[in-house]
Amino acid sequence: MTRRFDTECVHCGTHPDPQTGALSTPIYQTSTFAFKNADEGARRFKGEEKGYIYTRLGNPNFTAVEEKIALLEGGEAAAVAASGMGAISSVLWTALSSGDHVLAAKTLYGCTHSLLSHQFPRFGIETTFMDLTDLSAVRAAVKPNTRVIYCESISNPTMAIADIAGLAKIARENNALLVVDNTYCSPVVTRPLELGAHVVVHSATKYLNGHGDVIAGVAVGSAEFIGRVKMEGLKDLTGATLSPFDAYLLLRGMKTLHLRVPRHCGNAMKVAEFLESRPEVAEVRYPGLDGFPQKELAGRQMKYFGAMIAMELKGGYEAGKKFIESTRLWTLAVSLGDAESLIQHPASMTHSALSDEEQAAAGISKGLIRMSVGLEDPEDLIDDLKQAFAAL
Ligand code: LCS
Repeated sequence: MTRRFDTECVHCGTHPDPQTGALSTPIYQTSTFAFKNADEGARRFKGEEKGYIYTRLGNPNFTAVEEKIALLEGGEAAAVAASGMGAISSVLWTALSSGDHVLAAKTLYGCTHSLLSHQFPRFGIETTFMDLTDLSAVRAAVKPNTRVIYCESISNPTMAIADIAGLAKIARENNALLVVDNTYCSPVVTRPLELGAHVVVHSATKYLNGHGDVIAGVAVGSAEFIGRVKMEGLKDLTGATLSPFDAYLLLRGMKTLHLRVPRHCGNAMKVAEFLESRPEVAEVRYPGLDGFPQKELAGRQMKYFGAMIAMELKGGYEAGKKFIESTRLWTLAVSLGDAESLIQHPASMTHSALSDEEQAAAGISKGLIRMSVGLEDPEDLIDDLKQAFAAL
């Protein structure tokens, strides 16, 4: 019987414990697994027999999360990692070699940008950052050695939306992998693999876990590529192994993903409309607003409009600083996708690893404020913003 997305959020990956019947997956807080005999150990190492060996190579708590997220993203297989950066770097180290070229969106989460712009050149991997929304320019920028096209389904923090189907076509014509960071959307909002992407990565720290108490990452794709990410990227290159306890918390969080994300998005629409009505605001970027420049694309590839907002106040950075220090219910903190609403200043916080020139090229202005809309009553969120506006 085929089960629908919401049912899979609850059920997929969880099987009653064979020994005790425990419905919730027990925490396998172990570094190693005993073999019955030497032959069994040898067979497992050779990959001739299924079974656990050592937690860096796999653990039942990882398997449960991997089954669930692979199914929710529509991929054959998934790999969990110790952080979103652990998943991203494990995927990229697996896919790329010295001499390869990456085409990347000009705006990406600060540490991903830093990995590509500041770290990879040391190992002979070059990246061209560009406006991936212009598909003919992307086609022209592909080089014979382009192995990866990399984007975020919605760019952190500028809210540019990647045309995933269009980019996937270009990647496939050129024998490159399209890797999409789907952190801002979650599979409730956008499913990049269905649009033709090869690999999806997440900071599972955000909506997938949803409770602000775990740092984790995942990668989803074909069984063949994810097998390589596990055996090369995670095992040898990064060693970015998640802890079994954090995998347990992540699985627990994902059981309510289908309930939380639509509520986050509904709250965000109300907050965005309120911000748009305020005279102090120069610009609000939220895909659900009529004035959003990529509204048509958002309607095509997003089921909801997400719960992240970028905003610029007329008073620039000085007004923004005062504003983010004046909210009481909205917490001044980085991260996103938590139950609590968060507000921060990308230029001095999440994207501060970029130089002034890199920030300008990425479209991150000094006055940009980023808001992650949580699960509170939206009227309380708006009341708090009203009092912060009054303090300007
Ligand atoms: N990808 C995106 C789109 C992110 O926003 C982040 C973290 C990562 C990857 C990395 O994930 P992590 O290793 O932290 O699990 N984003 C953060 C942010 O915007 N504020 O604080 C962290």
